[in-house]
Amino acid sequence: MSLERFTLVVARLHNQKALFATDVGSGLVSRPKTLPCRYFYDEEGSALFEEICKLPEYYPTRTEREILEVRAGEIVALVASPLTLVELGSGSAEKTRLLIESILGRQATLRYIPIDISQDALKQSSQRLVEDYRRIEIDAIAGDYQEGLGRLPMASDGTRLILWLGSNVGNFHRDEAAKMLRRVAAKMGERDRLLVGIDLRKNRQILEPAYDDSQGVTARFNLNLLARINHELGGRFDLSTFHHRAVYDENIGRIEMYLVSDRAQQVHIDALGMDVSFAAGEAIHTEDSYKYSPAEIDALAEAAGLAVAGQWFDQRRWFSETMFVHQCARLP
Ligand code: AVI
Repeated sequence: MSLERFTLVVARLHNQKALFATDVGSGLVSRPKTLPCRYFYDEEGSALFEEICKLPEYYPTRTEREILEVRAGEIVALVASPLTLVELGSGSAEKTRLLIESILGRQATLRYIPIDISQDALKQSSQRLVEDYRRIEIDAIAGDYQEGLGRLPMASDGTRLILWLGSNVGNFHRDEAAKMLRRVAAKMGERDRLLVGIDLRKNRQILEPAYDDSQGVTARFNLNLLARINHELGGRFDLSTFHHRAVYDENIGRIEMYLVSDRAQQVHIDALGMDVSFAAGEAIHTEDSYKYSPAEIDALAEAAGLAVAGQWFDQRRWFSETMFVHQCARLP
């Protein structure tokens, strides 16, 4: 690995295992039962998510890529040069390459600051990037969004393009999404730009199969949460007695994912010293994935103190890339 062009800071604030135990305990005693979707992403869950991204039914990754393939040049042109690239939840950083190539087409070197919860994902993606781009320097931050943003300096002298791709914003409730964007905005100077990939509202015939695919990968991804409780907290979940369900609530504009108990049962969790009772058919709500209309994106910007500076869609208008600026910022 070209270590001279890669640094990694671990910005962990909390004891992750204790936090997981607390969240599982409180989620499973609440009515209805819930588990936070951020715990999907252990090593197995991250690998399953990469598989989801390649499924024929899961259109978001492919569609976002399609937009970036066509529009990367236009997007980058809206940001002053030279810029530093920051990415929240960088994952494999595959789509980011399209923007990196456009940026390197107009500036000699690039500083890239990926922020991700997974150190492994950061190391692997950074290794591939420094090998493929000799003019890139990577200062990675391992931590959640809050921890990562905490490590970013307030508005710097230069210009920053901050990326939040993949419709990760969709896994926040609408008001939480606005709060998150506000937190990002607090770090932005007048010249900085924020590019967010947002999945759009569409018909349930497209949405539900995207979250309940024919190969059962999303079901395995969802059930892996119970496997994780078994490994890390001494849970006794029998995975064969739960099934995956994904439904679209058209009024709210969100996909809801559940794990449903096929029978009445009690499940012991050693680390929590608790027995969790399930009625037959009782569900644990594990994820929401919000979809937006263009008007809802405008409302999100407004609620976060941001303004829309640019917006790009794919041909079917299934997905969007939106560029946000401070409401007070002057556009170039
Ligand atoms: C990470 N996130 C944007 C995905 C989504 O589409 O909400 C997570 C996911 N859940 C099931 N499939 C994909």
